[in-house]
Amino acid sequence: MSVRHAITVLLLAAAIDAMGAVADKSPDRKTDKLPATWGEGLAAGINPGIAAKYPDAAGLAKDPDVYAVEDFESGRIQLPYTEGDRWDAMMKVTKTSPLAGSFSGEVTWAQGDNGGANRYWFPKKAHEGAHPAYFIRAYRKFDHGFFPGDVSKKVGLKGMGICCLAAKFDGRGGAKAGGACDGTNWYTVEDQFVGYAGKGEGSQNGYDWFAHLYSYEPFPKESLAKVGELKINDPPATRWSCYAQPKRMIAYDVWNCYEVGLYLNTPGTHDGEARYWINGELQARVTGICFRTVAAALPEIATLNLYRTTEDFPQKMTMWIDDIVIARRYIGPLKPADAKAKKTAK
Ligand SMILES: [Ca+2]
Repeated sequence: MSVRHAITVLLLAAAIDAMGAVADKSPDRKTDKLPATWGEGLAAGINPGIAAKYPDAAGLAKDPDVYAVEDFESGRIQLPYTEGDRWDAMMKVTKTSPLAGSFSGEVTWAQGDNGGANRYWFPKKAHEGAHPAYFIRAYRKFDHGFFPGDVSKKVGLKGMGICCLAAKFDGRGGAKAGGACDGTNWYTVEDQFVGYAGKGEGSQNGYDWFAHLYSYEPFPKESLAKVGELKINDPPATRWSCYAQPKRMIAYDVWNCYEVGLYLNTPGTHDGEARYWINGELQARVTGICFRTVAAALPEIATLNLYRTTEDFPQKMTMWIDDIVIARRYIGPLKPADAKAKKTAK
């Protein structure tokens, strides 16, 4: 990182701090003020978050706003999760392509493989306060196997996100599926990856391969995209997708930083949000969301999905994942250590 870039990052961080302070003193705020941290990550361009305070992520895991970090540097998966042994079964910890350090997670789908999902359960303290928010950030890299060759074939892969399950609050056992997405039950905010024939900017070999945010929530027609283009799926009428404008195509064999945020609403009030960043740049922001009408419907898990949404393909696909962080406020991209060294030398 250049000195100028480092200074820009610091100025941005200061500006965001100032923005939060102003929001706190807003005269039109009534009894129910939103936390200053909700103002983070909304600037144009790259938004530094709490990760910017920890060069090379050293010490990030101990930040009071961070719940869990998985960088695979122990040589194995340490992030606590449920869903049987799917991560253990699917994900290898390898040295083939680390983002930082020596190790990353590596998942390969052979023909016929579908995949699985894993759930990290938020600690109870995650739900404290009037307006809790929930974040998961991870770097991923997709190999050329995600290009099907025949551009008429679609490729789909579920991503990661934050979910309320079917009103299961009784511990860390198996979660039951089912129930209606009606404000008293389950809802989700996640990203996913899709590919199909296209010639948009950044498309590769006549193929568009990109990520977007989607959500199952009870009242999508009353939600509003402040950033991105909202498309309500009908049916089901309780799901929307929000696409960046323009869509940002994903280059193969390159690490990118993805982050999903869920801002919990007051029960019965349309004051929740969902946001999505790629490399610190806001891609989607949906406001006016009423995820829940009852206090008990809390986002309990961060989910890390590894399953395809499309038919089998003859080609092998490999994805790498690294530097997963789960936190209560916007995390942002990794900060390289050299930025601190230059700042100190200044
Ligand atoms: Ca690593």
